[in-house]
Amino acid sequence: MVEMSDKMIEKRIDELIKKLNQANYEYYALDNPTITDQEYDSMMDELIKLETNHPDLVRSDSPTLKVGGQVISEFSKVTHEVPMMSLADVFNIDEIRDFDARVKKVIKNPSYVCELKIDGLSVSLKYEKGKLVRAATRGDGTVGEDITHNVRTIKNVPLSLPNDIDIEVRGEIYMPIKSFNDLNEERAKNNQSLFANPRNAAAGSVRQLDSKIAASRNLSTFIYHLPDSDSYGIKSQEEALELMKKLTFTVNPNIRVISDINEITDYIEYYNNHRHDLEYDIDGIVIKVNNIADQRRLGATAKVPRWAIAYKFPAEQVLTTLINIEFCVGRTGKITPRADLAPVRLAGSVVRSATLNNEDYIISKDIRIGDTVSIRKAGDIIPEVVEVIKNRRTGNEIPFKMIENCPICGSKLVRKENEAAYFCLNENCDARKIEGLIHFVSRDAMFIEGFGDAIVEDFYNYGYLKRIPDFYYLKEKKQELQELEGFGKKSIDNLLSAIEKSKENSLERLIFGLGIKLVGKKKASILAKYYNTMDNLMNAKYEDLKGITDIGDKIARSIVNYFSDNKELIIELKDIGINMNYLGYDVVYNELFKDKHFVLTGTLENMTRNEAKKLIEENGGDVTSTVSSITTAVIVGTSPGSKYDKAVKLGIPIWNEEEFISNLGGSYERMGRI
Ligand code: 3BD
Repeated sequence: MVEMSDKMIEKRIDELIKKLNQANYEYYALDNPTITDQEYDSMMDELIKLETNHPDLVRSDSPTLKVGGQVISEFSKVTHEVPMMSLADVFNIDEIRDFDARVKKVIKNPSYVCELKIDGLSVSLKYEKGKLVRAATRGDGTVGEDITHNVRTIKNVPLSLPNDIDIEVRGEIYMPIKSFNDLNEERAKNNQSLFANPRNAAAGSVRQLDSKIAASRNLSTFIYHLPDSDSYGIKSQEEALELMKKLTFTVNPNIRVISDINEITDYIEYYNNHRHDLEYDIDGIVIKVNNIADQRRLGATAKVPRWAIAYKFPAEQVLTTLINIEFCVGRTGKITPRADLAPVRLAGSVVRSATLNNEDYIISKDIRIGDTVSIRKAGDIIPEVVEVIKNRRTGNEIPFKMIENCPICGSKLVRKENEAAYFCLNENCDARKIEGLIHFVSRDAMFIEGFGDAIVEDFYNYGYLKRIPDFYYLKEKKQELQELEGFGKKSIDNLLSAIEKSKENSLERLIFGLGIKLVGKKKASILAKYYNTMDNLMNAKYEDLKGITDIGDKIARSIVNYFSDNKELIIELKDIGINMNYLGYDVVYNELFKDKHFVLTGTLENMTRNEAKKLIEENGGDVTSTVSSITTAVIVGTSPGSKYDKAVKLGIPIWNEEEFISNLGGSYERMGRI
């Protein structure tokens, strides 16, 4: 083969970058691809190879940066040259008319640009000689944070512009609703906490130190502001949007220019009714005086421009029928009433149920079965009933009556003094037992990966799981489990190895997992640290327990009671081989590890696998068994297994032992003490 000269390589790299960036633009910004995926992939492969062989030729606008990989150790501060302003919020048309009147005192015939208010987080993008050099969050408007490494991975953010200009533009980073739903689905599967809405998910994604995570999150942008329009001869917001479009930024297509404020009602009404047809969340609209000279004449107050205003949509509410009131039984026996609703679309998803909190809540709102109710989504994912539409009543509604017996086991419910909730006190209630088993495997307890709520419930109903120790006997039923519908060899193998792995957990996880009344995650930690071993805790006297900071009378009593009733269980768990010792370290949060997920493969020279796991946990991370898109890094020793190949395939960062130790920043050296 003929060797390419450096010049030729540089030229080829330049060619590939241009073609790939153009293809990205056509695909992500214009939604109009002109080359096939195969053509794209083959050019990308070629570029990756050239860059791997010539690291000095990797350019800042290379599309290979879009897949992420850059990890930073902290966010640096960025001072915005032109501060990023806020917007005054209004909530009704009258206030918009007031705004128009104020504008008209200064400007004769203003024209306005109406834009959708994207529900994301604002970003400033700075380009020098046409290359993206810095992306920053808004922060407090004056000082934000440098998030360049993550923003580079956003598909429709151009890394290089068609002209070699210096320019700053501003816009919104958001997560499309579909990406948000997929992400939460994946997180639910992995037993991870869910994001409440796409905005939080987008914000969480750009706040990652590791750009691989941001790259995997499918973020997008709309650009809407050019701070220094004069320098580019731009006379209006309309022209600014045009220019930014030409520069290959993605500008939201749904803008409207109006010359009469009365036209605003149409626009608002249209998008209030059609907001859920969009692929992204909006929380209102923004109205801006179009002409830049007019904007300047109007000026700004200390915080907000006088030439723009945000109209916020009211929190969406819909009417539906309350078909039935059901009762859920929690692990502690607590009964929570829940409304079964006729399915309706609300804020972008189909809602079938709403929380009713407790008996008092239902009675105070006089909620009846058959009622038409208005529901809305509170900050949370779970909707709530706002009010009953009483004039829709037909007379056939059934007044609410609190149940007296547990819906699952039938035992008499008890409402304790000063408590709103009723409890099922039957320790053998199936619902309570299932919830208790779900709790045992949950993330903050034994963290047995792969055990979703539904699997625990199924296994319980099939009779494989009745009590906590049964998790550890499942391996004896391996063959049978593999034949269950919807499982198969691989998923059962993974499940069983996650169960085995959990035996090595530190004591606080087990204490929390047991579900001792009033002993939450924090108290479990305090107890594990104080007593060091399960035996010590189990034999602790009431007076001794009560002497511990943060352990009060009720908790101490609950602990003593629990262990006097459950001695055999603890002995059984010990015989199974579950670790009963506190592993003796405090979590010292290290940003490279905190809330991150690692996979170990191969043999490490300087430590055992358990020590590596301990170190990762000590630094705030966790160790999981399978490589997936949420894996932060795979730590590789000698003779690594297939996890290594999978990491390469998924583009997950790979740390060798040396990098791992260096990232541990001192805790490896301190290992002797643990
Ligand atoms: C959007 C300011 C001005 C340039 C100030 C007029 C307040 C968030 O789609 N225009 C938009 C959107 C937001 C905007 C401006 N145009 N400011 C705009 C905006 N189409 N979301 N925002 N922001 C952006 C904010 N963010 C956090 C805390 C306080 N304020």
